[in-house]
Formats: sequence, structure tokens, C-alpha cells
Amino acid sequence: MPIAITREVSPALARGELSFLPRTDIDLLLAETQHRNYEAALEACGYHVRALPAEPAMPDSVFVEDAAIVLDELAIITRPGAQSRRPETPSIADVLGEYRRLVHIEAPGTLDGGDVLRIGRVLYVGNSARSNAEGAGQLAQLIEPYEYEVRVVPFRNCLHLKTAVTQIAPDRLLINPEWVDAQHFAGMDGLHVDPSEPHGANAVYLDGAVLYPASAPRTREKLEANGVSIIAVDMSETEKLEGGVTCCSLLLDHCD
Ligand code: CIR
Repeated sequence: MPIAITREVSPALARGELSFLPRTDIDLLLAETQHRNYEAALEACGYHVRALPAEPAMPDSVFVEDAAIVLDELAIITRPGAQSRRPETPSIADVLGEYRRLVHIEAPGTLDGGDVLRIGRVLYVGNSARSNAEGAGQLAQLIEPYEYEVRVVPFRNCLHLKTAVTQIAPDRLLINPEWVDAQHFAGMDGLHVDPSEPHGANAVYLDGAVLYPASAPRTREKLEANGVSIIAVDMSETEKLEGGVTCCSLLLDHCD
């Protein structure tokens, strides 16, 4: 059965890192309810959810995606670019070690999982304030024996590469063309977000459906008109901390 690793919302969520958005009030109870609904949506899609306990001293720890990159053959434990987030990785390594061989990004490399978009055997790595060239280089060396390759992608004006682009079908991306250029993704067709929904490019591509934020209804209409089946989730509170739908889980699709 496929597994989704999640972590309960930290009571300190409101003190999380912010790079591009102004700080606004967080409704913690609502954030917890929304997170449970997100987990329920993953369960409805066939995932067994393993929810780690909340970490009161780690405000951004609900965003488990940044702590690791999971491939079928191994998992890479990252070294997050924000110092405040580095304590998040050991507990993720503990649980991932039950399912995968583990390797680690080491200093001075930095890498956030949100900057890594895997399409087949290619891992596109965003060149960001969180993920440096050393981190991307280490990742390339660690996965090369398994016949994966890394391609570094420049982007602008948002936190992570996957804020700007994610996969929604075998050969199709959902993309904000203001933040990343489609030409970096050879062989992929790009569907543009509605210009009024710049954060609408972050979607979780599941078998047969796409988990998608309720905050981007116009882009959702466009997706549905293009035959994409949507499971909508309201993530308004974690979105205030620059998190999207990909950020709150690590998905392990092959768990024999
Ligand atoms: C941060 O700045 O690190 C958090 N406030 C948000 C992380 C979102 N993670 C992601 O997009 N993968």
C-alpha cells in the first residue's frame, strides 16, 4: 500500500519562515482541521497516512516535503536552506529509514524538497535561496548510480520551484509562466495558471486525479476543462506561510 508521511501542525506555525508574503494572522484550529482534511483526501486516494507528532519548537515542520526526496530506490535526506528548519530532518529520516536506503545532503550543500520536481528519471532542481549549487551537485552524484539525472532550473519571485510548476499528467505541467520558463522542461506541454492566481501552480499529481487548492478556482476550471480530475482541498492557513499542497506530505508509492 502506498504511504504518505505527514506531520501534525506545529502550535508555533504562525512563527514560520516567510520570504515573499507579508505575515498575517493564522487560525491554528482551522489549520489543524484543514490538515486533517488533507490527510483524509490522501487516504481516500489509497494512501496509508503516517502522521508524525507535532513539533512545538519547529514552526514549519508540517511542511515535510522539504526534509527529503523519496525515490523508489532510496531517499535523500535534505539539508534545508533555512537554518530554522534543519532540526526537522532527523525524525523524517527515522521514519523513511523503515522504507528506503537513506543518503544525506551534507554542508555546505543546501536543498529543500520543494525545489525538486521529479519527472520520470529527471530531477529538476530549482536554483533558489534555499537550494544551492553544491546541494544540487551532491544530489546528482547520489542518484546517478540509479540512472537519474539532475537539471538545474532558474526561477524567480517565489519560494520553491514547485511553487511555480508541478506535473499534472504524464506529459503535462501546470505552470506560472511569470515565475519559470516552460522551455526548461523539454517534451512537456505547459498549462498556464490563471493570471489572477499566481500561486495556483502547486498541485499533487496522483494516479488518476490531482489534489488541488481551493484557493485557485479559475485555474481549477481550466484544469477540469482540460480533462483533469480534481480533488479540492482548502489550505488557506498553510498558504499564509508559503506552503502549498505538495509541501505537507512525502509520498511513497512503492512500499513492498
Ligand atoms: C518556509 O519558508 O520554509 C515555509 N514557511 C514554507 C515551506 C513550504 N514548503 C514547500 O513549498 N515545499
